[in-house]
Amino acid sequence: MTLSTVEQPSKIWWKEAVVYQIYPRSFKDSNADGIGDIAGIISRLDYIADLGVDVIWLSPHFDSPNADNGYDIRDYRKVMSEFGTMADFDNLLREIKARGLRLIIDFVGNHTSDEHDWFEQSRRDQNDPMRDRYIWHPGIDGKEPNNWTSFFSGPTWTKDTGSGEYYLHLFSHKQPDLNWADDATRNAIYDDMRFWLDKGIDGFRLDVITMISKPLGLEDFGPQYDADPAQYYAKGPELHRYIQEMNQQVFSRYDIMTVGEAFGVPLTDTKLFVDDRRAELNLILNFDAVRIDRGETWRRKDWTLPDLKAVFTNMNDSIDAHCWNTVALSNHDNPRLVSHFGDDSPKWHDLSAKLLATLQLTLRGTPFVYQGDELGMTNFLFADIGDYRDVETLNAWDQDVVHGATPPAEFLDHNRHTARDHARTPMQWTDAPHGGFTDGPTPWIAANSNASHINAAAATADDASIYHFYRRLIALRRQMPALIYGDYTDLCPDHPTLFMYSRRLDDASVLVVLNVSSDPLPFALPRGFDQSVATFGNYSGDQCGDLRGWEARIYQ
Ligand code: TEU
Ligand code: CA
Repeated sequence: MTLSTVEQPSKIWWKEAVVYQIYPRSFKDSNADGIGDIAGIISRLDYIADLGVDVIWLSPHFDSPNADNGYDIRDYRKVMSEFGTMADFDNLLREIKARGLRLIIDFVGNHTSDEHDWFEQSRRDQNDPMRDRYIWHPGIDGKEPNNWTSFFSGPTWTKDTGSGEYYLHLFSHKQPDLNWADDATRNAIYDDMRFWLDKGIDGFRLDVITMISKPLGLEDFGPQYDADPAQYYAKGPELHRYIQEMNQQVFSRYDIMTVGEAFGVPLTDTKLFVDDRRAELNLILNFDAVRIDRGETWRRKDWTLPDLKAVFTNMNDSIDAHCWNTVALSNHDNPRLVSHFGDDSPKWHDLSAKLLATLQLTLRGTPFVYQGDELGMTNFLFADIGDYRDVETLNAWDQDVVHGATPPAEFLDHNRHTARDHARTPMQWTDAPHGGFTDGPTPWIAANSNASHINAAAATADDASIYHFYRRLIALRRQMPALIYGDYTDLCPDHPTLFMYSRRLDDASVLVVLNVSSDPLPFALPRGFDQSVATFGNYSGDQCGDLRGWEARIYQ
């Protein structure tokens, strides 16, 4: 009887890639209007390529009134005028390919802008041919049809006075949900997807993809979902049928990477979306790690390192050789990595940012680096609600403070840690005004004053910078298949501050040792690694003996 060898995952480019997310509004402004644009991105492609990443994920670039900074699409086949023209997009794609990189774009198919032609027709009257493109309801006794609450505060229903019915919007009232139960709607979306794929893009990040099938009968959700209705919205009965149809009609005809935003989906459901035998998606982005400190809506809650380590073990255990994971600890919807999981005080900022880079790039799964992580950009000290721009925060303030019982100081204190705008302050290029993001007088959102010393010009010129640490780590990852295809074992899951795990592939084994605290930590190599040597770390000089504050080491 032959020993059944453990089935190995197939090797493919999106499993080996490092993804870099760009939020175009905040990346680089080329025409001094204070808003990032495509020409600005093109001017910084060498900076991105030099980092060694492989794929760029571009947050929505489509025509939009920007009620939710582009996540409210008005025309799927037009470039947002603030960002430039279709020629600019075609130029961006060409320049990305010329550098050997790939581009995935952010497709928002759960909803459109209320200014989309489809919605303007749909709301004309109840018998319009476009009526079924969205989700309308007469209401019950003159009230909203159910108890669903919007992610952006208030009910998910708005009464359209013109046609006399309510329409569904899980997000802003300016983001009406598309009716995926309607065949014509799905086919129209598939046509819009093909329009971009035929230009040669390399895939999609699929926004809110887990909520496109609405719970049957639009029933109320039970009290168990009060704190997190997302888990209810993500249980639509037709979800996997729609995604399998999308794959069959669109994805399967191209050599692309598809990554679904799996908001509201438990880790245990990962296989349902990414098992290659189900022909749905390649990857999903799970939020258990990045939202580990999130209470209800904007509130933060305490967490421990063992809690975070358990997420990564559960994530690893939730898949088999037919699946793949992602490692995403930051994005445009969450606070800055070093402020969120590290220590952004002057003493520990550099070391903890490098420790987090080590974590991001040695865990098992395709890593997603968010613009500015590589510089150690930090949260912004929002002094007042007037500093915020995000519809999610502004609506919550209006609901919970202006019309609610939350004291302003409490709201501002929690949002100083959880708000999405932390990730949306302008990318810091130089120590010039506004961090060199714009030559104009007023960026659309204030730049962080610490651009004086945290900026790309300083970082690229300093070989000891976080930027070059990322660059060396990405290169190391490429040279060590065990860091890509190796297994994952947490060697001390209960330790309060030590995060230590192994990555093994064939006869290669790598040990990652992270002191996730500012306190020194006695350390001895675990059994099986006592002959190993530290070959990479965030402290200069020799790396042996006890661990210093925020010390990261990679042993081989
Ligand atoms: O996010 C989905 C989503 O639900 C999160 O915005 C969540 O509400 C937030 O992180 C809670 O703090 C996607 C996009 O990433 C986000 O930018 C959009 O606002 C949203 O969908 C609607 O398109
Ligand atoms: Ca601009």
